[in-house]
Parts: sequence; structure tokens; C-alpha cells
Amino acid sequence: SSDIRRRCTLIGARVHEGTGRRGCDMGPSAYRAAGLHEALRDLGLDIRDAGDVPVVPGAARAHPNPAVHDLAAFVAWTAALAEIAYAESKARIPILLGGDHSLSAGTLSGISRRAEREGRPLFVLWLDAHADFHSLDTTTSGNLHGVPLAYATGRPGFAGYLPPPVPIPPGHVCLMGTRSLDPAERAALAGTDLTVHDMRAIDEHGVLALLAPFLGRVARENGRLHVSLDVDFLDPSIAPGVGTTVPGGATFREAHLIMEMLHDSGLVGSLDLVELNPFLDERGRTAIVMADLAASLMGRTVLDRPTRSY
Ligand code: HAR
Ligand code: MN
Ligand code: MN
Ligand code: MN
Repeated sequence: SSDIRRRCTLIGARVHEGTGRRGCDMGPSAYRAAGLHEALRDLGLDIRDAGDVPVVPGAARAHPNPAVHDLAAFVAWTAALAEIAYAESKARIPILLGGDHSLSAGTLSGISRRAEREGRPLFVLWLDAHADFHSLDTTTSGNLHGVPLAYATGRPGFAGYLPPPVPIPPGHVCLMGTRSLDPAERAALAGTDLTVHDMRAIDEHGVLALLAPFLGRVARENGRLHVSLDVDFLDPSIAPGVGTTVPGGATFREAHLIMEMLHDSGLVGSLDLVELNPFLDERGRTAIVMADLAASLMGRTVLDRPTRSY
């Protein structure tokens, strides 16, 4: 088919160095075991499986902030994933199978370069309990899964360590599900026009009323939309397989409606599935729920409805 939305590439990114605990490197295998590939194939999509990206961190890199760890791995993953995301996004939807959220520094670099080349604005929907808006200077945990959005939006503090990305305007980014921010992130966000729909906003207004205006804007501006889905966006009761559970997350129905709206919009050009930790999962249920959500975004429908335009 000539429709880019019917073609996707699965890219395994076994990065775990961005967290404080092991296990995320098993994520790509867990998605395969959960039947993600078959589910997408059953939708009639043209699937390419790029396998797992081989990344070997170079020599250790020091940073003035002593908390920062595994910076060499972060740099290597970012460079490698930026390349593959750029290449694959030319004619297909890259789906990154994480791996911790530091991988999005790479995806977003590659996709923002692609969007610039296409002359289209890039928009980002960040579904996460966290904002991941630390710089290398402000992180106190030193876990670099807490920095990718700051890097991709061109926040200072990365120069000399990572290649400068084509910065994504903060006003093009929409966070949903936010319920855990560190003080430095809160302060940094306050100085931007990034949209933050925290869990309270979801409780008060529902996901439809919050997401529809954002999708409308992406459509009007002929934008390309990147979706980053962190497992901890979901409530731990349905998604326990993650290292950073935060109570009070999205229900399956809220998450599923978001996936249906994204599918109907036809705007999604790339997707990250991040933070799945199979070592902490219960009999694969988190891998299965994430695979199910991804399939719904890519086109699983219960009833055929006329395509909605936002
Ligand atoms: N803000 C905290 C930190 O920087 C927690 C970051 C957790 N991030 C993820 N991905 N799990 O969203 O350490
Ligand atoms: Mn995250
Ligand atoms: Mn998170
Ligand atoms: Mn703009």
C-alpha cells in the first residue's frame, strides 16, 4: 500500500542504562512474546522487523554533576537511534520497543530531523507520569530516562555531550498523565509554553476534551505527530511491570480511548513504547496491555466508524 500509515518498522532498543534498575533490556523480547508482531500483522499492516539495534557504549564520560551515570551509553544510544529513526521514518512508521525512556532522545532527534526535511512541524504527545524534563545539570537521581524531553526541546545543558538536535518547540509538546515532577522540572516547565494535562485535568475533563484540541491543531498545521507511551502513564494496577510506578494513573479505558482517537486522526508518524520492565511484570500482563494499546493505535477497531477529523 502507498499509505505510510499502513507500513511500520519495529525497532528493538534494549537500553536499560537510563534507569536505576535492571530489566528494561528485556522489553523487546517481552513484546515479541506478547504477540505484538502478530497483532499488527493481523491488522493487515506491512511490517518490517529491524531486530534489536546493536549499541556499544564508548569509553566512560564524566560530567560535573556527580549524580549522572552511564552518560556514554546515553550518547551512543541517542546517536544510533537518531539514525535509524530518521531513515525508517521516510516511508514508514517507526515503532521503538524499549528499553527505558532515555531512548526517546534518539527517536526525537531522528524524527525532528525528518520533519525539518519534510518542511512539516513536529508535534509530540508525551503519555507519562513524569515530564522527563531534567537537564544533565539538574537531575538529582542521575537516571537519564529523566532527561529526553529537555534534550529534544533544546533546553541548555547538553552541549559538548550530545549532538545538538533540531529543537522541537516546547509549544508543540503535550504532556498527559503527569503526576510526578521534581522541583527543578516544575521550575523549568513554568518558563515554557509546553502543555501539561496532569491527572487532575484528566479527572476533571476526561481525555477526549483534552486531546481533541491538540490533534486539531496538529491537523490544521499539517504536522507530523510523535507519540511516546511510558508504561507508568497507566495505573500500576493494570501495568505493574515498570520500575517507577506512581499511583493514580490512567485506566485502561482512558488509555484505549486515546489510542482510538490517535488512530482515527491519521496523524501519528512514529511511536515509542518505553519503560516496560519484564523482570518486574506479573505473568506478562504489562507487556500484553502495552501491545494491545499499540495495536489499537495502529488500527484495531471493534466497529467501523467513519474517520473523524480533528
Ligand atoms: N524525575 C525523576 C528522575 O529524574 C523520575 C524520572 C522517572 N522517569 C521515568 N520515565 N521513569 O518517565 O529521577
Ligand atoms: Mn518517561
Ligand atoms: Mn515515567
Ligand atoms: Mn508552530
